[in-house]
Amino acid sequence: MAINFNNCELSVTAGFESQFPRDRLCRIALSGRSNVGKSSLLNKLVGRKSLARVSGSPGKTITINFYKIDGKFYLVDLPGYGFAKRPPADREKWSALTDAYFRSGQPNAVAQLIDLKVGATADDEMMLDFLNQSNIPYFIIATKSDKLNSTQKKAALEALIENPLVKPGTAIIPFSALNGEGVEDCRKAVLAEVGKC
Ligand SMILES: Nc1nc2c(ncn2[C@@H]2O[C@H](COP(=O)(O)OP(=O)(O)OP(=O)(O)O)[C@@H](O)[C@H]2O)c(=O)[nH]1
Ligand SMILES: [Mg+2]
Repeated sequence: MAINFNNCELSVTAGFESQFPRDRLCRIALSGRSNVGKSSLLNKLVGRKSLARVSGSPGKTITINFYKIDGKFYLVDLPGYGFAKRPPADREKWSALTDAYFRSGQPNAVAQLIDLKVGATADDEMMLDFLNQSNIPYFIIATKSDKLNSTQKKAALEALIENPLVKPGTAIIPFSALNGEGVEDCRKAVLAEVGKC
């Protein structure tokens, strides 16, 4: 399937389930904690500098953004989790909206982003546990790989592979929005999931 990632539009910014698109196009969701680099990845995948807002401070509005790629599938920017410094109302909104997304029957696959330097946090492990329990197909994008040298990178990838919450055989792609490492592999992994829809 030939897909032009550059042909991308923000179709819907959904604050409520009623605003989710109703068509049956395949959805690949980007999941990860706030600040892990979801928007930066999205911009890199579609070759735009600032289609998705890259945040200096962790996202203030909790929405699910559906980006339609080449009219063929959606990349879904889920709201980031793990906001110790944010009000409880934010956590409730996050849970309600994310639950609605995963219960909607729409999710087809998830790209789970984990900061390669930080490693899997307790929140990441909860998310992985949820994906495993729900039998949602996922692969891992290990972000901000530019922050590590090659020895550190190898050790960090090893730690992810060995994490008991990472399903054996899960693809783990080191990625940097800064130097472009892994962008083609990420596109391929997305298309592999789209091909299974
Ligand atoms: N060094 C480095 N910094 C990055 C990379 N990707 C993102 N960042 C930085 O990390 C911060 C957060 O990036 P975002 O892309 O906004 O992260 P997000 O996951 O979309 O965050 P929320 O929308 O708040 O959940 C920004 O300051 C980015 O410039 C990367 O590959 N390398
Ligand atoms: Mg973002």
